[in-house]
Amino acid sequence: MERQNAVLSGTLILVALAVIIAGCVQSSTKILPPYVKMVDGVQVVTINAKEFAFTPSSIHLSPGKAKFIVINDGKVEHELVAYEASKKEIVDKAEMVEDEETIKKNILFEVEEVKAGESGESDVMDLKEGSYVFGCHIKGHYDAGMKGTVTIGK
Ligand SMILES: [Cu+2]
Repeated sequence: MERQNAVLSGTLILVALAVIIAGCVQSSTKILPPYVKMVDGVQVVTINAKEFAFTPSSIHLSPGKAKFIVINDGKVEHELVAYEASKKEIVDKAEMVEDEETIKKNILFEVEEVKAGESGESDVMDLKEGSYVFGCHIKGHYDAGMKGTVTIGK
């Protein structure tokens, strides 16, 4: 009888462990979309760029540390600039006159001038909840479709 109890409680512990492990695996895969990898607590987002689109173009992240990598699969240079939707006009004007100070003050982040076949990355930043847009600001590219959205929420 005692031995049976020992076997039974051993089995119960194993079942409990299996449930806990399954729960962990499931919750970590549920939170992360395919374009995000967690590296040392940083959400590393990989975006592919080509003429004339970003993939993915709709990005959802959790608040916290993040970094963006842009891979240029195209034949010409591309870049990625992200900012609040309401700031597009300010950023556009500043870019026309190459007013770097205004650009830096009004953008969320940028990955500058990535040559064809190469990749570039942003700094690691601490993102708060919010909605942003991004685009390639090389002449004509934004209007041709190189744009997208970044939503940071829980
Ligand atoms: Cu471009």
